[in-house]
Amino acid sequence: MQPDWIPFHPNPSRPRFVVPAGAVDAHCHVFGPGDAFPYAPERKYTPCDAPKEKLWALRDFLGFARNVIVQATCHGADNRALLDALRDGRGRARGIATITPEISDTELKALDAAGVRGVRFNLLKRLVDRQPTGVLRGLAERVAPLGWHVVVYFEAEELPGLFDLLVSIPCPVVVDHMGRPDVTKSVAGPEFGLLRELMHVSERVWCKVTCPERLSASGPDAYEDVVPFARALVEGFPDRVLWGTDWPHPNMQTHAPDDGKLVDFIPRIASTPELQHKLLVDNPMRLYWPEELP
Ligand code: 0GY
Repeated sequence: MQPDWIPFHPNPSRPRFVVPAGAVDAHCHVFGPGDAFPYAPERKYTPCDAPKEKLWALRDFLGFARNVIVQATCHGADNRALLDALRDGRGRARGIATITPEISDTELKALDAAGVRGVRFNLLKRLVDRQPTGVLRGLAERVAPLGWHVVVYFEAEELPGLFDLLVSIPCPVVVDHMGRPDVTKSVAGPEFGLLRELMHVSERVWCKVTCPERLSASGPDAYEDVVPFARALVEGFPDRVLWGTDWPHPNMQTHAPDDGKLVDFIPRIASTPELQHKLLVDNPMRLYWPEELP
């Protein structure tokens, strides 16, 4: 790992909040291990290894039943570590892959059979060399017939330029980390207002109310300044929000978040058992395990 890397918390606290049975951690990653699944040559960072066994141990410790593993940029479009984890997850993990336009329909079907249910558009300049809009639209059109969705990661200031693309994508679109709002601005201001408008305009757009540890200026463990933003989405769009740990928390600059405290953040943003059940069970099950729904 690179010298300034902050590894994931070695000993998270046991959460006081008991998640509902069947809860899904809908945003997490596996890294390597690098000697089995080498990091991509074009990567912008070199993390600590964060293998599947550690993810399963965290899942069980925090009380979750399932994971959605999102391909991280340090593995580029080489989805082998993800696929290895999905195999080992035996139906309790689904995946979001990174693909390029060269992928064949046969390869797409193989990803689907392995448990991949979406493609990730990571648009952060510090993480990737960005694909042109036409390429992104083409990829979305390729995966939509499989019943997949698009997971998109962008900075809030990029949303005006992405708005039309996101509305026009012919499948569900899941926005990572609330579209990375600047939480020192007003929750009622135009920046966050645009994300809410996007979700009003298109019923296909979902949002992950994740990463207080990344967005907060007030800091751990309360992450107080993030609460109104997450609550606005959970209460405004209760059927289109997801929650995840973001373990192993790549590129943290200040601290390794305590995953137990992140779980204790949930009742502060989803204040009733009904909202919590939608956020942690009903919504991710509809998107990732619809075949198991009654
Ligand atoms: C996250 C956030 C980050 C990294 C990645 O794929 C990635 O490398 O998503 C980040 O650095 O903000 O969701 O894990």
